[in-house]
Amino acid sequence: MNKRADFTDLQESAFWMPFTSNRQFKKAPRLLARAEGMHYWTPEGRQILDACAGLWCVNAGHCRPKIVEAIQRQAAEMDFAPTFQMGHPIAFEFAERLAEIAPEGFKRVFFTNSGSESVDSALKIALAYHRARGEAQRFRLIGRERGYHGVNFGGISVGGLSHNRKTFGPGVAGVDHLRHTHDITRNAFSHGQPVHGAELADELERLCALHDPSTIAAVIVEPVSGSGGVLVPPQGYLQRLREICTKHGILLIYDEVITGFGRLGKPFGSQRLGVLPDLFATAKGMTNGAVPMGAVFVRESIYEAFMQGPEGIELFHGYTYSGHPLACAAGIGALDTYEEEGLFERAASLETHWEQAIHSLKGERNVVDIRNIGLMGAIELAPKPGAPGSRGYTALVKCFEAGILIRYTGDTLAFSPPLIVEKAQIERIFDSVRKVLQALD
Ligand code: PXG
Repeated sequence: MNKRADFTDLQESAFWMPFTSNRQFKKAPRLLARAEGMHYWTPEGRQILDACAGLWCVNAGHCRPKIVEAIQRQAAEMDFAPTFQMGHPIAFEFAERLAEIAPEGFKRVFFTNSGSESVDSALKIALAYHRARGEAQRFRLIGRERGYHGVNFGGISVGGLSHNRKTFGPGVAGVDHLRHTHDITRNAFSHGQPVHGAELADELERLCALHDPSTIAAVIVEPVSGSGGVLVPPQGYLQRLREICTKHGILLIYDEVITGFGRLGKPFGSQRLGVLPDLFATAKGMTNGAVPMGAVFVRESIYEAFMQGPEGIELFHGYTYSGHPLACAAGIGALDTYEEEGLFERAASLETHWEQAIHSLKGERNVVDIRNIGLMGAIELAPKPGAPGSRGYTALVKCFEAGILIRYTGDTLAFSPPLIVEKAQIERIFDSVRKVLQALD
């Protein structure tokens, strides 16, 4: 371990931690110092079973040799090269590899460095696409309540988290929201896609009538919303959303930052759920979390719309690190690992076991809902009167003490293990969570 810093007292640490209660954390730190496969180790050497793939990103497990070696090789060979008016082979190679696993017709890939950047890039591509086709009056963007699309201004504008709206103001102009689909009065303890709620997609018709559909550029949703608490789309909901978008010439954008790269048992969530968008945002599992990277995949017709007219820069957008060589190397290593080990298929084959294991917690104290799809799941707890979120946070702390890393949002516990998880480890995750819930006040 690094001897330059003293990790026993972090109270005055320079690190302003993201999405963290800095004061709580620095009083009682939870440090991770090493990782391999399904596990982390704390600096003291305590083993922690990773039940959330880091932050929904380490889909092949930690420190996988192909990925490690690819990054090491690339760092020594070429550290950085620009992709503005220049190119390097590995970026073209990785884009090709990604297109191979994308749904039919999605053969063009725009590189970013994170999920937030992928979302903002997708929104900008949608606006620029309509302009390129002579429909510049389509400026509105429609998101959904409880949606999470990262932290940049586009993403928080279409996102549906009231915290963001309260703290950071109105955001991008011309945004409206669909209602969320979470309804435990009708759908509690659904296995997979809930039965009720397809009609909530008709909300889009209401927004079309209100704003006039010719002003709407795009609708963005997570196929399964992750940070919002694993909200699985009701049966028929995405189909209906797709139909309405198509009818009115509105682009449908999926945010597949969590659902991409095998989480739902297929390369992408759209392939599992059987409803295709027009473009989709990805990140996280794209490099197995090893180097930050994201991408927007677009339909050929969208790319083609930009390739008309006089030659010149077609899309006035990009990042210094778009297609970064280290990230591409990590990504190729990740795709090789996913493919060689059949990890997407493995996720699909474990789904029933996963579903039974998580639903076995029905009836435990304070549990008001359990939901699952692919290798994702959530356990929703009733909030403690007067202290919403405290049960979620306490469960995270207690699970960590019990050697399990989970995520929580409000009073919902979220689970998304690496796709290499063994059945015995699934049992261990939920046995530990059960004990934590039994002791939770
Ligand atoms: N879209 C979705 C659907 C996400 O889940 C982002 C965009 C943003 O990605 P970046 O790479 O910019 O963070 C995300 C990120 C959690 C949690 O615990 C989820 C995310 C990030 C941090 C925590 O639910 N998702």
